[in-house]
Amino acid sequence: MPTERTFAMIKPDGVRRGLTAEILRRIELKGYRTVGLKLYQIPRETAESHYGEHSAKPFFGELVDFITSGPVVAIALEGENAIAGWRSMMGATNPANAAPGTIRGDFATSVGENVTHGSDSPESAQRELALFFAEGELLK
Ligand code: DAT
Ligand code: MG
Repeated sequence: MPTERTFAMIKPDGVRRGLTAEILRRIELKGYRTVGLKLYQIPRETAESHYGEHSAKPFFGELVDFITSGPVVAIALEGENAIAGWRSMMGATNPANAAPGTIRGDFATSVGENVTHGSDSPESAQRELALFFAEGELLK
């Protein structure tokens, strides 16, 4: 399996609800290396670019409002199969379908506020890491 880097994020609801330590704990226990980490208030333009694939969806405005509603924790993860692996730790987008034991399954009840983000492909991982981190902010 390939060693990959992926972009993970604790969304504003996760930070507000005090879930940061629990989520970082799960990442550490899983064994992914954290190669970038910061508390970050996302500028609106960055949020619109990050969620660009959803710009035509009816929930786009709400999504951007929500993701900019408070600080997030931006995380760069590295490990074998980290892209799919982190998405599997998060669980399904809609918490109603997320299995117990996953982050969304354990902590979220609403599709709009589902606690974490994870890149869905190598291309989006590369794009999102570059959007959220300057080169010098990531460990070599
Ligand atoms: P994911 O975050 O699992 O990659 P996605 O890329 O399809 O899911 O959607 C991005 C975010 O947009 C998702 O985490 C929550 C929000 N969202 C998706 N579908 C939605 C819907 N039907 N109503 C409201 N928000 C939605
Ligand atoms: Mg997505």
